[in-house]
Amino acid sequence: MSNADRVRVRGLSIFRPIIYGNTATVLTPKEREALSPQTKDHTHRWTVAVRSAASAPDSDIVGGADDLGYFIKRVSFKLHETYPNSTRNIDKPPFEVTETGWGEFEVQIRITFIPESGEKAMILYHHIKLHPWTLTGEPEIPPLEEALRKGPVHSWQYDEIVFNDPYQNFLNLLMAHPPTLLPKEKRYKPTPFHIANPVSLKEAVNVTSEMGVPEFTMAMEKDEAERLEEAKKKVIAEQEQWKKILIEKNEEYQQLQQMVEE
Ligand code: SLL
Repeated sequence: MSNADRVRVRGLSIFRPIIYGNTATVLTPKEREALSPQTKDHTHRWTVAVRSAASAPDSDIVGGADDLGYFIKRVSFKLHETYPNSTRNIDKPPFEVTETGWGEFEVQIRITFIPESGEKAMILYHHIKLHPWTLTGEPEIPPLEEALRKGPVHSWQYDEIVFNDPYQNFLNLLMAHPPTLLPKEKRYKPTPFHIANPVSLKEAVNVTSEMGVPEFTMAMEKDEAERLEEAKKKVIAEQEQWKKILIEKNEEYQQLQQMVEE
């Protein structure tokens, strides 16, 4: 590294869009028969991953259009302790772990950047989701046929890794790898709004393979803004209504009081 490379570019921020999360599918009776004695109680196969946010065209993989290996050195997935070698270090893309299991649990995801970045590792948490979303938010384990019919469960979170005051050489490297932009709209079959970390579980409940593979889009951001705007209008309208009722009741009270006095 030359001295010039070791200079931080002050006041500048640059980010890379990522997603992290999991997909899960229920094992068919045949797949369950093939499990080893140690894993014979397992019911699902899942993949936990860190990927670029944009999906490749025509891909049935959520995200992952760009290879993140140019700035990520290692992704370390710390699984539940019931798993043998529960910390899994992945040193090249795809940064993911596929396992079978029977239970949902929280994974610690530690992202280490290349040394030239001078950045500290970043830690994320993700709850491995195996069972379909429900309206109540309470976990419900559907019967096997229903789970098979519904198809893979998806739980993904969009995030942006922000580098503030990056080193000049690291900045150059990042700029040499511009991220694939998110498409404006979902390109294939429609998927309800918030597949990741749903704000509204009503929206997420329908996320099954019948709906196609989820894809993050710019439209989601727009939808969310509109949704907030709608909610605000509703609250204001409700406030107005209560105000009106309050005024009416007050008038009634005045009248009654007057009657009493007379
Ligand atoms: C639960 N708190 O009770 C969670 C724990 C553990 C998940 C889930 C398999 C590990 C193995 C597995 O699915 N562990 O291979 O024995 O739901």
